[in-house]
Amino acid sequence: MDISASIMCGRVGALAEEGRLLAEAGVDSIHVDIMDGHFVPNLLFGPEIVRALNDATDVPLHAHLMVTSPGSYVEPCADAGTDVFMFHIEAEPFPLRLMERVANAGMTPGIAVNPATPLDFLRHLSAPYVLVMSVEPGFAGQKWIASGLDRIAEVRSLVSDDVIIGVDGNVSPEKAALARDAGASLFVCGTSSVFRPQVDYRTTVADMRSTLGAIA
Ligand code: S6P
Ligand code: MG
Repeated sequence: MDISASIMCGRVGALAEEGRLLAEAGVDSIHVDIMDGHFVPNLLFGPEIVRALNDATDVPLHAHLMVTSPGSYVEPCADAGTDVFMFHIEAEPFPLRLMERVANAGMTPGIAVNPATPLDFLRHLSAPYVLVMSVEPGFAGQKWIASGLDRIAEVRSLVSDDVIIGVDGNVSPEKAALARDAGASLFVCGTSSVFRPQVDYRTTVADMRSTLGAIA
């Protein structure tokens, strides 16, 4: 089980400190949303934020590239200390080549997929991570799309057992448990779980872990 805290939901003015607190609270990874204002209508973060988190913590760092040209970010993200580089299938006409570049740069490739994108492409490539979006990407605090669990189950039926399926968007502890039953094992945690007003991360991360029945 990978409890992956979405750092965009933390205090943007104190990201390194937020990274340290999340690490102390026992998250398994930190999810860094990178948005270019073109692929999604929001502009946020970049490889230098990954570098700041890498300097501040030892937690694995996942970059979620919501950009029209993910290939431009491979070397900057690798250099900044990214562990898993997740790009959108909708943004990349040559995903096989890009996955190879990502791996050659020392990162693990992942493919993110929007809620309305057919999943058939998974018959034609094998990525170590598949990130199923359960909201349209771009913003935190959105509502879970109805087909989310079916889509996770469909991905599970299309990929081999060793592929890690993640889910991103409105992942509450209850939704995470259902997503786990459908085949997911990586949970991107934002305002619906780990980042709750006035509750410390140790409590929210422990809640998530106990709802998932996972041992720290
Ligand atoms: C936005 C981004 C996500 C959000 C996350 C927020 O599309 O890719 O990673 O940060 O979904 O979580 P929540 O619980 O506020 O939806
Ligand atoms: Mg994300």
